[in-house]
Amino acid sequence: MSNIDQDSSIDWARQAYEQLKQKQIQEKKEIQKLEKESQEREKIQKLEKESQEKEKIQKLDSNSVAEDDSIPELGDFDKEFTWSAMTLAAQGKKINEISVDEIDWLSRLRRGLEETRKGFVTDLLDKLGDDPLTPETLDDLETLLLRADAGFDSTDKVINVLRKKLNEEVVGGEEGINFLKKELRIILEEPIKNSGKKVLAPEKGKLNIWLVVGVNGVGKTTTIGKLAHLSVRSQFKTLIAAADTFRAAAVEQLQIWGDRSNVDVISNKSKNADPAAVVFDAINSATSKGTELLLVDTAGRLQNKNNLMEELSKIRKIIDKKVPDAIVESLLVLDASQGQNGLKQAKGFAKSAELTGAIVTKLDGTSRGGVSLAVSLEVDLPIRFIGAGEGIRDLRPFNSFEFVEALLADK
Ligand SMILES: Nc1nc2c(ncn2[C@@H]2O[C@H](COP(=O)(O)OP(=O)(O)OP(=O)(O)O)[C@@H](O)[C@H]2O)c(=O)[nH]1
Ligand SMILES: [Mg+2]
Repeated sequence: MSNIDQDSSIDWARQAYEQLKQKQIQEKKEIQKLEKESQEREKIQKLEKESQEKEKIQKLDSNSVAEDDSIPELGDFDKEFTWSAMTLAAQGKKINEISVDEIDWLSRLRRGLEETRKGFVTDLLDKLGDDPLTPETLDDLETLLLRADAGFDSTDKVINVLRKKLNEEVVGGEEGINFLKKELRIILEEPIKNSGKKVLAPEKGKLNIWLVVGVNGVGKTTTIGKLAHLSVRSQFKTLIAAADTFRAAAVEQLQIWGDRSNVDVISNKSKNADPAAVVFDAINSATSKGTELLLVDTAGRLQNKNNLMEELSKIRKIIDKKVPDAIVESLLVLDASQGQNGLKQAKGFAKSAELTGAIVTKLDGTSRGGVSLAVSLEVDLPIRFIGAGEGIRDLRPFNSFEFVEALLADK
């Protein structure tokens, strides 16, 4: 290398160094600024909270105690109870291990999946009867799976396996249904197995952060409310961050949910507040309180789609920088009634939002619950929770056995 070359490369390197240094200083300043702002906001929030608490106590004095909507009651001994109990028994539960809570949820799930089942299984069972499967019944099954929005890939996979079996032996109606159930479970279990976590639960004694993302109206905020309730009942120290600063009423909506489970909500009510700054505050608060699960509500809609993804990655960066040891989950909420559209959303978010799982909502009152299969197979996303109703108890950890049983329950 000649001297000149060497000089110019040293110049180049110096410039690069200066630039990096500037960037580093800038980043440090930004963090310091956020930290300072955060402390100020914390002060204001503390004062606000104190006056809110006072108001609450006054209200409680004047009203009677609020009704507890979180305790399920044992209903009648009917078909629903029997089916729910049998579904638990089939998973190895003993009589003394069965709780009202589980029975209550399974009944809700079964009722919730009724619409999907009506179009899907009732037809199928009628067609199959007790007769052996024929190539024609397989064609019908194919149509039914597609109609339930299971997607082409899942449908193909199941039909091919069944066709192969049918070529080898005579398959009776009931055996066909059992075989179908098994194949559907395999599809739903695959991404769960790949994730290495059979059930998604916060790790005790650590900070777990669950980012809840998805397009507008799919049920993110409602799901956060239900998750907070589940979390508190499982004795995790829980906190909510209201990082949807785009929609005006979002904070109030979340506050109502937070109040129902006695969970604090960190928010910033000023117009156009920075969602990343809310998350920043929430992490500070979580760290000082020893929070175990921080649930982050995010916006479903911004001025445009790119903004949304940018905002999510900004939130993610703040988390990774500030608490690199936190266990972060990025959960995509999908509205089952949107069927194949949900599959498109999952593919879109999976690219840029570092998704780790999906939550399928609104399984009640839709005939398109099959989309859970498409998301499992085509996006390799484990379904972590399912929602089947607007109530606080209408969300449960996903269980492929129960899901398939409810999907294929008898009339
Ligand atoms: N039937 C039914 N309705 C649900 C379920 N989950 C949410 N919803 C309803 O769906 C509507 C939208 O729910 P939100 O939680 O506000 O949805 P979001 O994704 O936060 O919406 P944005 O904040 O606008 O993006 C509300 O009316 C909820 O009550 C469910 O499992 N079943
Ligand atoms: Mg919302």
